Parts: sequence; C-alpha cells; structure tokens
Amino acid sequence: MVSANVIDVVTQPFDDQKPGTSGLRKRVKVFEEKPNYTENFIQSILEAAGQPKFLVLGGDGRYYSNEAIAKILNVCAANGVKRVVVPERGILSTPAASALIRSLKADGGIILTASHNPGGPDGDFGIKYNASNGGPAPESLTNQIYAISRSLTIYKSLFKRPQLHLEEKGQHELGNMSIEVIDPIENYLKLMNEVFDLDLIKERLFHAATSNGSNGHSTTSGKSFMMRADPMNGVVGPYARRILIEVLGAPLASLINGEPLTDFGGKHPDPNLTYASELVETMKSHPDIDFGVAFDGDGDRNMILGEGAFFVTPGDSLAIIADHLDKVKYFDDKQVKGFARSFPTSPAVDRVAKAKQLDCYVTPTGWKFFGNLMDKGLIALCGEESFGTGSVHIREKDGLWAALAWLSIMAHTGKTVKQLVEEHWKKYGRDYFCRYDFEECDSAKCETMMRELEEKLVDRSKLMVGKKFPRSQSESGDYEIEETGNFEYTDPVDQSVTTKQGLFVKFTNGARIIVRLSGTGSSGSTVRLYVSDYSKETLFEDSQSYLNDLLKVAYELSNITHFTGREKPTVIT
Ligand code: VG1
Ligand code: CO
Repeated sequence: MVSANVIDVVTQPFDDQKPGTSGLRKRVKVFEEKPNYTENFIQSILEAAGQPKFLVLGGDGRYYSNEAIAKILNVCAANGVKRVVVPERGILSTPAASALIRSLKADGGIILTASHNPGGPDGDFGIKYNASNGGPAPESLTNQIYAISRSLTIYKSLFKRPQLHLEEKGQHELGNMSIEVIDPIENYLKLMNEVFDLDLIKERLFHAATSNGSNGHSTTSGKSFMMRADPMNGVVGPYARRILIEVLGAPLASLINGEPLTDFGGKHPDPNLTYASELVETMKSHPDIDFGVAFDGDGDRNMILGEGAFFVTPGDSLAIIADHLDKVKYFDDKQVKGFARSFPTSPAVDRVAKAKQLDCYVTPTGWKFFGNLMDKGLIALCGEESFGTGSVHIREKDGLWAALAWLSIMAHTGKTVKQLVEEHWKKYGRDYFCRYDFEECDSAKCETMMRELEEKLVDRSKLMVGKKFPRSQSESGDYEIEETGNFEYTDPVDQSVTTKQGLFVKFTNGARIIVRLSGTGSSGSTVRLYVSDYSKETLFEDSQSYLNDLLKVAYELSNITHFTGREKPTVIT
C-alpha cells in the first residue's frame, strides 16, 4: 500500500549516469550542484534491482557522504525499503560492506566511494550498488541502471522527513523503514578471525613487541618484527587500529595516517609508489621495518612493501599468496579449484595455477567479473595489477585481508618479504611488469588514439603478425609479434560476452603490451599502458630497464606522445 507520506517528485533525466569500472564517479560539484542528481541515480538503482527490501548503506566517509546518506535514506524509505543497516558515522570500508551484505543476508548494498580518487569539495564522489552476493553489480544490472537513469522523470520521496542522527549505535525509524546504526568493525573482525589464525600471527610476529622484546620470534633476522600500515587517511584506519594494534598487538607506531578524513588530508589515497610516497620514504630511511602496507580511500586496495621499501608488484603478490594459500586458515577445509586475474595483470599467478594443476581464469578489468567465478566455487583467489587482491571470503578486493595474508605467510615461514619474492622468482621465473598512467588527458584525442590503434591491431592484425622490434637484452632475440587484438571475455558461468576490454599485442616470447582507457576517472581521459615480459634466468634486473625496449615499442605503436602531448606518464607502477 502506498503511504500518504510518499510523494512523486518530478525530475529531469541525466545522460551521464553510466556506471564505470566500479560505480558512478563524478566530481563532488556534479552531485552538489545538479538538482536531484543523487536521488535520480538511487531511484534508478532501486528500480533496476527490483525494489530491494533490505540494504546496507555506507562508504569511505569522504566529503558529501552525510548529505548523500540523508538523500539516499529518504529515497529508499519512499520506495518501500523496509530495513537499512548503516555503520556509525556512515563509515564502512568496501570489503566490510561486502562482508556485511553477506553475513546479514541483505538484498544488496549502496556504497559511497570514489575509491582512490582524491576527496574534498574539489575532489570526487561516487555511488555503487552491490548485489546480494556482496559483489559489485554485474554488467547486466549496471546497464539497466543506466538505461533507467536516462529516461527517469519521477523519483519517490517522503513528504515528512525527520532529522536523523546516525553518529552512534541505535535504532531509528524513517517512514515505514527501520534504520539500524551498527559498529562497522565487529562483523569484519569476526570474519578475519575465521579466515586467519590471528593468534599465530600475534604469537610469532608481535609477541616480542608486547612482551618487551623477550623471546620474540620473527623473521630470520631474529630481531622483533616491525611494520608500518598506511591507510592514507582513508577508511581503513579504525579497522587497522582494531585488528593490527589491539588484536595482533603491533606497537602504536605501526599505524600512520590512521584517521579517516573527509578530504584524506589533501592526499591522493591511492596506494602506489607515487602517491604513497610517505610510506616509501619511511621504509627507505628505516630499513629495520620489515613490512609496509598502504591502503586506498575505501580500503579495497593494498600495496605491499618489504624491508628497505622493496616493492612487491601486485601480480607477484597475488602469485605468492596463491603459492602459499595453505598458510591461510580459511582454506584448510575448502577445496581450491582455481585462481583468476584481470587481463592486464601479469601472468605470474597462471604459473602457480599450472604447477598446482588448478584452473586460471583471465577476466576484464573490474572486480565485478570475478563474482560469478567465486559464486560457482571455480576460484578461491583473484587479483588485479591495480593493487587489488582478494579471496572468496567476500566479493570485493580486500586491502586488510591482503596485509593479513602476507603477515600469515611470514608468520608461518619466518621469511622476509624479499626472501619470499626472490624465492618465488627462482622457482617460477619472474614476470617483469609495469603500468604507465597518463592521467586526465584530452578525451577526444584519446578516443582518436584508441580508434587508430584498434584499426592497426584489429582490422589490420594480419599485417602486424611477424613484425619484429629490436631488443638489447638479446637473451631471447627480437620482439616478434605473435597476435594482436581487442580483449573479449565470455563469462564461463552465464555466457555473457564483454567486448573491447583492452587493445593488446602479444609477442612470441610471451611479452605483452596492453592499452586501455580508464573507466574510473571523473574528468578527461586516463590512458593506461601495461607492459610485461617474462624471464626464467634474468631475475634481479630493475624492471624499468628490463622493460625499456618493450616500452619503446608500445610508444611507437600507440603514438601516445602525439595524442596525449606527453613524453612521460603521470604515474608509473
Ligand atoms: C581501476 C583499475 C581496476 C579496478 C578499478 C576499481 O579501473 O584499473 O583494476 O578494478 O579501478 O578499483 P580503471 O577502469 O580506472 O582502469 V577501486 O579501488 O576504484 O574500487
Ligand atoms: Co578502492
């Protein structure tokens, strides 16, 4: 029955509410200044999702979150949602949101984040919808949300709206909807306790720190274990304080930038070597710190560093966790059938899968493509080169989980990060990888670049095969093109097809170049150029110099300097 308190508000449709790689992301100003921009998108989500009754709502706490939460609760209540669970202060990490949707058996969740994009009045804001499996809405659903948003003329609203105070735990009513404000960390900590042997990590790594240095076993160096975790003023701070400091007993100094701030303290909360420079510099100047980890704004990304800021590429991190999955308690009683990685991610994990006679799936960029594989039990672990690692314990990538996985591996083996990585290379060979990001370039020129490259690599692909490019590391001769194309994916579970997911060049020696446009930016276009090459013998070269010749080929084929007007990328990882 329609409540007398519900009204129809006449609105104008927007044509720019197409969810990207991970939800709708725009400048804060767009949400603030365009009337009904948030309400329209929420109405579109609720209609596309079949009017869910029970939702989780929260986000990374960035600027505009409180206003958005008030608007969203109103539209939800008016649309007949019966129950919404909201974390205190609205702050919920993306992985914790996924965990909460799953453990409460909610119909879905609305997550307010623009992830690693800067926040504040001049930064970005974002909204994404996760389904009842806890994972990002699949393409079929995001396409439907977009279609509805383009013709929406009415959204539902409550006529009378009381002021709500959601800072503390408790129960509220809004129209016929109940709102429960909960402690966001409890549920996540409970899950981490099921996934890892936290006592063992505490005992082996942090015991020394809590018992004044006596009897502390740690890495092979024998000294007490030291760590720096850097949430970059994003959402992970309170989770890290609870789990790393209070539960594991790491010293207080192990946590830096641990306070969630609406503008991330002016930082760019993206855990890579460029933006997480504070952690990198700290690790360089304190080589006695064994382990460093940085997280992004919404807590789903991680960057792992070893002693002296030794950088673990996300592709290697995924492969090493895969190789040591027996050190993650969660898998003790589960059958592991396979792993997955996104297409641009280095094939390091494929080699582990092969050695263990497991399947390895290669998906388009974006976590939503792992959902079906996880739901069907086809994969246990997956990851992306963009600092995303996660497992089947939830349906999002999980930064803190990755840190705990590394701590668990170190606790079990007594080895340092560097030892683990180097041993991995010796066993499997090394996948050299790097990504060049050309951020916020002229969109029209980037489109032209992609079109011309597509003509070259798809329409004229036959002419490309066999072309050779010189290589100074003559270990395996020149680079010779074996295949070119645009990556296309058929989901093995529902057979849905996703096309144009990255222009690629594959070489006969296994090297690769991939070029694609980002789907998470909020202004202009960001070009991502990924190169990787493999060696069984040359294990300890600097990756930039090892990949130098391949990068030259990538520049030549794409004409990127001409189209972006830039010689050098904004970020190298
Ligand atoms: C980027 C990454 C992709 C990741 C996505 C969302 O997308 O490349 O791997 O899944 O961000 O991550 P794009 O389209 O800009 O390349 V997050 O931490 O923003 O939820
Ligand atoms: Co993120």
